[in-house]
Amino acid sequence: MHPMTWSLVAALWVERVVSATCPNKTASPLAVPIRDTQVDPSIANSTMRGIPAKIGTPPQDIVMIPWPDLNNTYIYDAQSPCNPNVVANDVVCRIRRGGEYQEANSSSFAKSSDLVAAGGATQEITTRGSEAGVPKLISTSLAGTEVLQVNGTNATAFPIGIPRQIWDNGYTTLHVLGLGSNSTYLDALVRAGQIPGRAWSVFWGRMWTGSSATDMDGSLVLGGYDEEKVIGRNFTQPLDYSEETGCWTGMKVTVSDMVLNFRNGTDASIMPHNSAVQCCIVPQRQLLWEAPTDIVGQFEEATGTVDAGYSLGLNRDARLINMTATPNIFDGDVTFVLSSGLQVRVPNDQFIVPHADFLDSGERSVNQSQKEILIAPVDSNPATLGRAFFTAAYLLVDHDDRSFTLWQANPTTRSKLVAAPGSSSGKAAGCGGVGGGQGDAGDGSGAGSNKDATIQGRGVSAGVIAGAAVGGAAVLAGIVALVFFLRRRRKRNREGEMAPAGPLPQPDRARGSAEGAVPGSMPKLAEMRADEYHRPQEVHGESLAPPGAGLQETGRPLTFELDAAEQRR
Ligand SMILES: *[C@@H]1O[C@H](CO)[C@@H](O)[C@H](O)[C@H]1NC(C)=O
Ligand SMILES: *[C@@H]1O[C@H](CO)[C@@H](O)[C@H](O)[C@H]1NC(C)=O
Ligand SMILES: *[C@@H]1O[C@H](CO)[C@@H](O)[C@H](O)[C@H]1NC(C)=O
Ligand SMILES: *[C@@H]1O[C@H](CO)[C@@H](O)[C@H](O)[C@H]1NC(C)=O
Ligand SMILES: *[C@@H]1O[C@H](CO)[C@@H](O)[C@H](O)[C@H]1NC(C)=O
Ligand SMILES: *[C@@H]1O[C@H](CO)[C@@H](O)[C@H](O)[C@H]1NC(C)=O
Ligand SMILES: *[C@@H]1O[C@H](CO)[C@@H](O)[C@H](O)[C@H]1NC(C)=O
Ligand SMILES: *[C@@H]1O[C@H](CO)[C@@H](O)[C@H](O)[C@H]1NC(C)=O
Ligand SMILES: *[C@@H]1O[C@H](CO)[C@@H](O)[C@H](O)[C@H]1NC(C)=O
Ligand SMILES: *[C@@H]1O[C@H](CO)[C@@H](O)[C@H](O)[C@H]1NC(C)=O
Ligand SMILES: CC(=O)N[C@H]1CO[C@H](CO)[C@@H](O)[C@@H]1O
Repeated sequence: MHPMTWSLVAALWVERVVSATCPNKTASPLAVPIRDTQVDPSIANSTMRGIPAKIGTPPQDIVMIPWPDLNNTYIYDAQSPCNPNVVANDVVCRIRRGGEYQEANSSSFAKSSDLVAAGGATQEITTRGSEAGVPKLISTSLAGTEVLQVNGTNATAFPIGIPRQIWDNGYTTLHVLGLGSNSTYLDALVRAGQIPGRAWSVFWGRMWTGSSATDMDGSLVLGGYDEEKVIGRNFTQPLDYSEETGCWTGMKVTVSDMVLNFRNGTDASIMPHNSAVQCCIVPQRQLLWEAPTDIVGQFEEATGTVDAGYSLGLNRDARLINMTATPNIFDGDVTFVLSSGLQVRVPNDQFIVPHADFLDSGERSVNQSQKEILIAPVDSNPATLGRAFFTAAYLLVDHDDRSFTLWQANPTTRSKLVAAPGSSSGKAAGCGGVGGGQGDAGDGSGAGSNKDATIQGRGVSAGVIAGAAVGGAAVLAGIVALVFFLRRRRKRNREGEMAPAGPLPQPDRARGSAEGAVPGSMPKLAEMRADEYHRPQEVHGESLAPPGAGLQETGRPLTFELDAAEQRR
């Protein structure tokens, strides 16, 4: 082999083995605002709250939402349907989607035969409780690669799926930024040396306060979290995606009490002892709490609320308050007491909010004199803590550490970003021994600030191009690393004991894949149904979805399920 070819191969090998899995520890986390964004410039008040982003060439504006239980990123075009039971017309569909991507108008869209061929993740989670269409998303979506820009970062040749079926429930309709355990987006940022690790965190901000002075943008942090936005000690738990937990985001917590904090200083618990509720944290859901029916009843009784059914607006399923029959609308806060010891006090104006909906024209209308409570009763569905919880709590998901962490939130616009513990602890897959030396390999591109640098998708050719493009520096670093590795291995072999026989010098990687491949934890695809509306009886304080779920309507078309959703009340 020609020496130059050899060194290129070596460099690519090192790129694959080292930088493909080892984060750039000197990179800083990135903050991305979550804010009210006008979706269509020609329609006043066509507002959705989410992450403003740009896709394609020339760039098209879209609004995205972080999605913890999807690995791939899904973008809607004009042919991605909305649930007609939820969304009035095509204009409202387009606005609630956060804009429609038009791939035909983008010179950078490259169609692939399917999402996996585009370099996408091969699996989405199929645990019951996630949105009904998730198991078929990968196989049914139109797929390709695109340029995706989120807050100045630029992911090129990035794999996207374009849904061709109604897969969600229509309430959380924005374009999906997939942040699951095998997130292609986090992967792309880590590979490009843009963020220090595969972690993200979220604070939803404050909305509906009726004043722009007290409303506040939220933020998504990629690669770490915002130290200014947390208070007190952290509460860390392992991420557990196993089917047995019944929690499809991997984040199950136990709410052991809910306390009403009346204005006069009196606190009153509304949950009897031994009635703890296991909840799945689902920050993309539109409410505060999807709670067992009897607890919603106790809340209404204790607060003197008469409801008028459920909302069909933007906060769909929230309890509408009968404004004439409820003389004193509850003006106190609520405190969630988790079994971990964390207490989260949600202020009144973040869960008793004005009714908001979209007019047929695509304008968001807010009726300040019709209030609704962001709590919904669930009978057979798992209880969830949704986005309004994160007006008062702060969430970090650290895939490198396989954990998630909750804090009480400090609602502030101040910001101090720090890397997540997983990226510095060396727990990141494959970063045991060899990782250290790759720090500056990427600098050959001459990119000034790290936000301007280009991020390559995970497509094989993309990685190769990236490896080649960084040029001399990478080749040099590759040779250095290879020589370093060979010398170290020779040295170990001389010493004669601990060196493993295999060619890969990566104990942590071996451990990582072993953990990922526990035979018992493999999902039984044929058995599963990620169907929110056909779930076995809920058990308070017990497993959310007991095994042996019984008969499942696996063969039924999705339209049936959506109708069932309408009928469940
Ligand atoms: C847009 O919303 C604001 C505040 O909700 C309201 O004052 C204004 O009248 C709305 N504009 C239109 C064109 O509806
Ligand atoms: C992501 O991909 C991994 C590996 O294929 C899979 O185990 C997991 O269930 C997927 N979903 C999430 C939310 O992590
Ligand atoms: C985008 O494409 C559509 C047809 O697919 C066309 O009607 C429209 O004018 C195009 N928009 C732009 C900005 O090129
Ligand atoms: C992002 O990448 C595309 C394709 O490489 C390029 O055309 C565009 O100028 C880049 N944008 C930024 C802001 O770097
Ligand atoms: C999921 O991620 C792990 C660790 O990054 C990687 O080893 C594995 O190949 C990925 N699996 C899929 C299906 O992409
Ligand atoms: C790692 O991050 C630092 C700081 O942002 C940046 O200067 C450097 O280019 C990055 N290295 C790689 C390999 O991307
Ligand atoms: C949580 O606190 C412990 C102990 O104070 C610390 O070791 C750990 O790094 C913290 N985790 C996070 C995510 O800050
Ligand atoms: C505070 O208000 C609540 C609800 O109206 C009432 O039950 C309680 O007795 C009051 N406490 C005091 C000390 O007045
Ligand atoms: C509200 O309550 C009043 C008095 O009880 C009742 O007449 C009215 O029908 C209720 N309105 C709704 C929308 O439920
Ligand atoms: C706002 O809500 C009040 C109370 O339910 C209702 O009477 C009024 O008609 C609503 N206004 C609009 C514009 O829908
Ligand atoms: C380039 C860009 O849009 N940067 C923005 C990223 O988000 C922060 C807020 O979280 C803004 O301050 C930056 O201007």
